[in-house]
Amino acid sequence: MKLFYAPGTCSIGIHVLMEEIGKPYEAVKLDMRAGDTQKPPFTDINPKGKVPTLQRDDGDVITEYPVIAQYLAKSNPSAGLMPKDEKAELTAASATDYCVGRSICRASAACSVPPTLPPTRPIRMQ
Ligand SMILES: N[C@@H](CCC(=O)N[C@@H](CS)C(=O)NCC(=O)O)C(=O)O
Repeated sequence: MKLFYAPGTCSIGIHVLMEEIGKPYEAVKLDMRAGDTQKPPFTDINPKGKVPTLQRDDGDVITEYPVIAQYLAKSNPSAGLMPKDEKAELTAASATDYCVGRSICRASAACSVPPTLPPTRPIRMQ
């Protein structure tokens, strides 16, 4: 698998999960300040231009932090990333979503995005 990440962003959380799982993977570093997330070749893989992005060995691409986290937890049950109890699983999923949406991304945007970042470009989804 390939994990596309950028230092100083929320993608660090998925990086941690990959290390917890302990299977080999390729980490592809992007420089957000240099605009790597908003141009090819990365936008050919994730047209939304966001990290974390996970590309599976079969080529399928998974985006959105909570979805990647859920995929990793379900496909690696022995890593114990998610509680087995349904109520606890919902609590963990809620906490993950909250942290990504309200804290991590907001903080990293404030710290990392230069004020001169070009305007958002249109996204073409397939
Ligand atoms: N909803 C997305 C948010 C991901 C996101 O906003 N990532 C930021 C870093 S925390 C990013 O890739 N920014 C790059 C850019 O906007 O060019 C998710 O859950 O993965």
